[in-house]
Amino acid sequence: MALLSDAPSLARPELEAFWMPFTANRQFKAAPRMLVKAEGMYYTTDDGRRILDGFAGMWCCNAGHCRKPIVEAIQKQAATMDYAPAFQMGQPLAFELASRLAKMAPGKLDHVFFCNSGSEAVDSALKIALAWHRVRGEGARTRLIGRERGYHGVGFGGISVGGIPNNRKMFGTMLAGVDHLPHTHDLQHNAYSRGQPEWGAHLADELERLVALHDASTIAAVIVEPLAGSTGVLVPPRGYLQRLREITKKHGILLIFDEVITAFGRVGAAFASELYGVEPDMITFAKGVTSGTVPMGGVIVSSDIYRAFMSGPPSAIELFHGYTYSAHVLACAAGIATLQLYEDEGLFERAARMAPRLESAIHALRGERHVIDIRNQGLVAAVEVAARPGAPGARGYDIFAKCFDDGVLVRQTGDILALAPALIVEESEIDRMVSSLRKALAAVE
Ligand code: PXG
Repeated sequence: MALLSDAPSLARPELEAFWMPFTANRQFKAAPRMLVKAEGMYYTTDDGRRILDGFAGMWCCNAGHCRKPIVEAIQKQAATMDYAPAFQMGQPLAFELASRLAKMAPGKLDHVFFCNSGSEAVDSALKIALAWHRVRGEGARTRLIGRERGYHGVGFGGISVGGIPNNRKMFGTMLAGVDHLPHTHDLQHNAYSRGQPEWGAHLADELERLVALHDASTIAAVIVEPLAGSTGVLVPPRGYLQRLREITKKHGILLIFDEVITAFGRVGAAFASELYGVEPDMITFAKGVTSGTVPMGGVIVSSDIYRAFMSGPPSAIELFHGYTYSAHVLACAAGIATLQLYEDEGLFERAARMAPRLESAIHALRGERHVIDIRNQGLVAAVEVAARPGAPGARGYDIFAKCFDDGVLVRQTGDILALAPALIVEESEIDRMVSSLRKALAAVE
């Protein structure tokens, strides 16, 4: 308790105990932004202001907030069976949700491993990749290849293959045997691209260089976000993902698409793999699977991968991996109701229909003060502003704060402002988000 009384200058000492994630704790606690209610496209703050949610919570509430069918499914399940053990026991909703996801996923991706977050999904996928090579007798394939500016959550696996310096530098040596592809962000060639940039497919050929360096026989998997979300909406150059697929296939390396952000309609299709026409060996998902209501994540794997594990005696546990809350029954209930709602309301198609509106609205910010790039795909868009000399991220934060004061929640990463509204967004709401950004751009130094 000493620490609590050590902070007498706080306006709200009751906020002290919670160590907030990825947050400037002292700055926040001095001027808190507190949300207490959500409905559809809007949050309500503790002082009664309505905030238009331009970011679907945190890339997750794709069906909009507090949607009745999802809320009711969770309530009903909580009152029927709160929890069921996940190891050596089953509950029907887990099998139903897995079947639905397998049906929704592209091509041969037809088995689902459940966990509780994107970070766990990534760790699970990396472990499955290593174990898969081993059960096939290629146990020397232990290297993992990620990409600069990649975000794969905050587990040791995820930060190892991820490429965000601040998420890595404090945490020691991480996993051994990891290498990185270069990122594809290049304003000189690609500024103001609408959808996929024309330039940059050749950056995938860097994988050939890494293969030549390490030898294919040592490499287990390549993991990338098909569209990098967290590091500022980096849309894959035309042909880039196809190239990665060709090279990985040629060398027997697994390709993992981290679709934690891009799945469930965000890019105007069920998965980015579908939009870009490239089938990986595994897809990681989380967030939108329950529209953000109950934590859930997972890995969808190809039948080839699943089958390779199903080889020993039937009584043997095939994969020594899992979580207390794998396929938590409340998450499964929420997931089934969410996928049903996406289908009933045609929300993925709706996202594809609204995408051109977001594209034209956001690109109309070209020429505004500070703006150096604008990019978009589906219902994702980003505006990049020039950093203040010596203070990267400061201008971005001021814009984010101005928009919030104006009643619009946008996401700020460094000097990049992102929009990723729920798939139920109306045209007028897109316009309101963009006009709030326009005002903020004009107002900040
Ligand atoms: N992979 C990807 C591609 C992600 O975007 C994770 C894994 C980790 O998920 P969990 O559920 O462990 O957080 C993510 C998460 C942002 C932002 O503002 C992005 C994420 C999380 C929070 C904020 O860009 N992505």
